[in-house]
This record gives sequence, C-alpha cells and structure tokens, in this order.
Amino acid sequence: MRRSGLDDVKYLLSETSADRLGAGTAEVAFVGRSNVGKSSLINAVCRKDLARVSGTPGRTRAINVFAAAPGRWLVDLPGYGYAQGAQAERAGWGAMIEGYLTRRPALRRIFVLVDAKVGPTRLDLDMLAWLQSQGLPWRVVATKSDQVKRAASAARRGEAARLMGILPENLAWVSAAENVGVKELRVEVEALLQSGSD
Ligand SMILES: Nc1nc2c(ncn2[C@@H]2O[C@H](COP(=O)(O)OP(=O)(O)OP(=O)(O)O)[C@@H](O)[C@H]2O)c(=O)[nH]1
Ligand SMILES: [Mg+2]
Repeated sequence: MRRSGLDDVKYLLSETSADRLGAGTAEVAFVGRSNVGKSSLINAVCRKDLARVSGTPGRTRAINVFAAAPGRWLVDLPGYGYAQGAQAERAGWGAMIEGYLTRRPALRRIFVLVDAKVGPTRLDLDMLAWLQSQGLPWRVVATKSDQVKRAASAARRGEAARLMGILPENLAWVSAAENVGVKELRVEVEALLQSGSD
C-alpha cells in the first residue's frame, strides 16, 4: 500500500540550487514575504516542529525539503523582499526561488502566503502575476489571521481577495498560532501529495 498522509513528515535536505534536487513524485511549496509565517505554517500543517521559526526576517535561506514519504515533499522556500541590498532580491524574489518554481515537474501547488492584516504587498502581487504568466498552479493563504480583529476579518479578507483578483472563499484564512484553518490546509496538502504514481 502506498504511504500517504502527513503523520510522519521528516526533514530531508536543504539546497541552494533547484538543479541539485532529485526528482520528486508530488511536491507542494510555500512561498511568501520574509517573516510572513511560511515555516510556522508548515509546522502547524505537519503538527511537528520541523521548520525553523524566527522573529528575525530572512531565517529560511535555502530550499528546505520535508518528506511525507519518499518523493512526496513539502518545500519551505526562502522569503522574498528581505535582503534590500541584494541584487537578486531587488530584482524580484531571487534566482533560487524562481529556479525551484520553474524546474519542478512534480510541483502540484504553490501556496503563496500573504499577511492577513497587511494584505498583499507589491511583491506579493508581482509574484502572483509571475506565477500566472508561467502557468504554475497557485493558491493564496492569508497568515496570522489572529492579528485581525474578528469584526474586521470579513472586510479584510474581501479586500485582500479583490486586490489579488480572487474570490474571498478562495483565499485561505489561517492562523498557525491559533490553529485556524490549518486542518483544512492539511487535508488539501495530503490530497496533493497523494497524487501521482510512485
Ligand atoms: N500572531 C502570529 N504570529 C505568527 C503566526 N505564524 C508565524 N508567526 C510569527 O511570525 C514570525 C515569522 O514566522 P516564520 O514562520 O519564521 O516566518 P517565515 O515566513 O518562515 O520567515 P522567513 O523564513 O524569515 O522567510 C515568528 O515570530 C512567528 O512566531 C501566526 O499564525 N500568528
Ligand atoms: Mg522560514
């Protein structure tokens, strides 16, 4: 029987170039601004402290791969928009991220994380436009929703969705800190990682 599920996800490797990663069977990736909560969300989805979380932006500096089963990967990408001085960052989200996103045939979905309170930034909108231009499958997840007051959340969600040209119901609204929307995301990731044959 094929192994599935996210009950035993393990850290596999870190790489700075997508070219050195072996072939995968099914992968999902998490991208977004530095400090938006990518590593925290991966940990929440996997119910395990896998990815390093920090208050210092730019913590994740490599492509970090976590395996649910052989070839079935969750990929934590470095944040964009942090290293102001670096050419690659100024130009966009960097060669490492772009290289990974464009060279993975098994990539099933890219979760683009935006801050629920801040909404999509210019860089987030650029990333979405670029993903769309590349024909890559993406879905937006609004993180740290616990930071938005309950009374304001419907309006915030609607406005953020409008700016990104998506429907509010298609904008996942999550909080890793308070475990909101995490179970739904876990189910989604599980299904994506089960697709494709070994
Ligand atoms: N309030 C709140 N804070 C969160 C949540 N998720 C993450 N954080 C905090 O946000 C900060 C950044 O979290 P990370 O998960 O390291 O963010 P990241 O996107 O992986 O950051 P980089 O690796 O630097 O790009 C940490 O201080 C977390 O504790 C959340 O759901 N709610
Ligand atoms: Mg990180």
